[in-house]
Amino acid sequence: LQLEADLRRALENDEFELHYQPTIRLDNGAVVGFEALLRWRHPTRGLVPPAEFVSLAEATGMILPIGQWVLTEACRQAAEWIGASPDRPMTMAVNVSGRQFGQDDFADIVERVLAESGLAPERLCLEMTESVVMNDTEENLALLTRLKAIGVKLAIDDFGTGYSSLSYLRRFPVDTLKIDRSFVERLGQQSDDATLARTIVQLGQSLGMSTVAEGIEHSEQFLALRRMGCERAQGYYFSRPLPAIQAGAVLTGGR
Ligand code: G
Ligand code: G
Ligand code: MN
Ligand code: NA
Repeated sequence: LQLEADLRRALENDEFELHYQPTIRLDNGAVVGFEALLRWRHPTRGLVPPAEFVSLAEATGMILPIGQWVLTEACRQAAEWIGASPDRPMTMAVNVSGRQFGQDDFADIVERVLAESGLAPERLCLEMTESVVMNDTEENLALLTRLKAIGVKLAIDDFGTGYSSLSYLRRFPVDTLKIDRSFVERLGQQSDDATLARTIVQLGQSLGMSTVAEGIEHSEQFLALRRMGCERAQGYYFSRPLPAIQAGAVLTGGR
């Protein structure tokens, strides 16, 4: 497999692009941010989703330069949108892989990218999975603390699928829990098991963390999560991930 060389060439040839999925406030439906999602515009294979190359990029280490490109481009785009409407709430969420987070200079990279883009730190949210965040080492806690000192927001992605211990969760300076899609799927329609989604919303509330529900596809799920007090959501019910031009139009189009 030539994938490492392919990924390197893709980066050099500017074949990666970001799509942006809106994040909605559940109480009033306003778009309050986006999650940047990586795509590979391959010259012959068309638009390749991350599932087909992110784990290989991790294995080869190519996720480091690719991840840095993602961070740079997402911050540049967010700063551009905020420049056009500075008073609008707008947070840009970026997925960070374990390997990126494990880089010695990760916090320096974040600081430099923010400075170069002019994006205010609190407009950036770094999303990491539980296994990455909840690693109970002093280095890990020091890195999270440094990122908080820079001023960025931290979110735990796919929350509820890993093995977070509640006592760790309390120690870590996390702002947001993203409720995994599997718990949202169980709300309304055929099945109706709200227990886990409700538990995560309440956990967030008692720890002073906000909650974002992922993968909302039906109005029943939207209504159930709003009733539970979940603050924000993403999902096909509101919008699929959009190319930058369309995402910018969503932002300026009101709502
Ligand atoms: O966009 P899509 O639903 O196909 O994304 C599938 C998976 O790829 C998700 O788990 C998402 O977190 C991951 N992913 C998308 N963009 C990025 C990225 O820029 N960096 C990393 N590390 N993962 C990403
Ligand atoms: O792991 P992460 O949460 O970063 O993955 C986000 C992925 O979820 C993206 O690839 C995005 O395309 C996908 N996604 C977003 N909304 C929905 C949805 O409503 N339903 C489904 N099935 N997938 C979704
Ligand atoms: Mn994510
Ligand atoms: Na997720």
